Amino acid sequence: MSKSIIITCAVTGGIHTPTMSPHLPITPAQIAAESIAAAEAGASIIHLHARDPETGRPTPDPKVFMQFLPVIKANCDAIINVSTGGGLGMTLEQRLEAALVAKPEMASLNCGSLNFGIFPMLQKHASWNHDWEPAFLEMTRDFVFKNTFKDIEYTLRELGDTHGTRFEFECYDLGHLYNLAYFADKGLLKPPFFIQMIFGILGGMGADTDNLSHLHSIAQRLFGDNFEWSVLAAGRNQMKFATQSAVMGGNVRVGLEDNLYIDRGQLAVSNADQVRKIRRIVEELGFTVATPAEARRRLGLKG
Ligand code: KMH
Ligand code: ZN
Repeated sequence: MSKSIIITCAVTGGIHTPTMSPHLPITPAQIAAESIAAAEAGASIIHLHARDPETGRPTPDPKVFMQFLPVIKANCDAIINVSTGGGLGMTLEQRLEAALVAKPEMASLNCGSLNFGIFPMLQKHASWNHDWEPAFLEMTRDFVFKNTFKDIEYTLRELGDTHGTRFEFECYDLGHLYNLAYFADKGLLKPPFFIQMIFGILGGMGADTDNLSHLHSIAQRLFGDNFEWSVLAAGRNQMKFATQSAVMGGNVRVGLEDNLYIDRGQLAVSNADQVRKIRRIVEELGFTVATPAEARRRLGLKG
């Protein structure tokens, strides 16, 4: 019998702007409600960023996180995964602040640095307010998403060793798998490794299925049976790549952080809609969806 599929839902992120969709959750109440509904729809992991309720911009402020994290915890059994990716221009210390306060079961950990090309998307579709800010756009063209070896080690020690938080290892490129293997060899992290393979971010791997096959075989070579893997693809490739992952024995991530649409030209009205869609697809294919308890067991979480 095949394994059940762990669905992660990334409910808001730090990239899409409120001008891009009226359905993007912004306030703590909206983020909590969207997360609980996504969990009810079948997501066993909820990946969370926070936003300034006034502007919609990503915020690292733990006080904002703490307005929704306990509400989610009290109202569903899903695994809470606090992002340490944060938002454009945050320092590593800011990115870790909320997770250090909340001590969640899971946090994201970005496994290498990359150019993070959000400017084409912002140029075309979005602004933080209705007066476009050219200086901000120019800044995004020069943005390196910095995750050095020192940053990764610091995150592993501060969050993992100290608080028992385990990680969603975000891998945007093949080299990021080798970075992860390096830290595993150093004894700084313990299996099972939860590897999130990310496609379609400009600066990282393109959404081509040969990239997925190659990444998967290299992960098997590096980690043997000691890993669980999941796939997210940004934008229009989201559902196709999630399905491909399921067919290949992997897990899936959906949510408005990664894609605002439910179908071509049609905005998703909620995160739960995307969870229901991928659930429908994988169940039609004969798979089952993992409960939070199953996900905790397979990912070795503290519970
Ligand atoms: N925004 C995604 C492409 C994080 O929060 O640490 C990757 C992500 C990073 O979710
Ligand atoms: Zn994220």
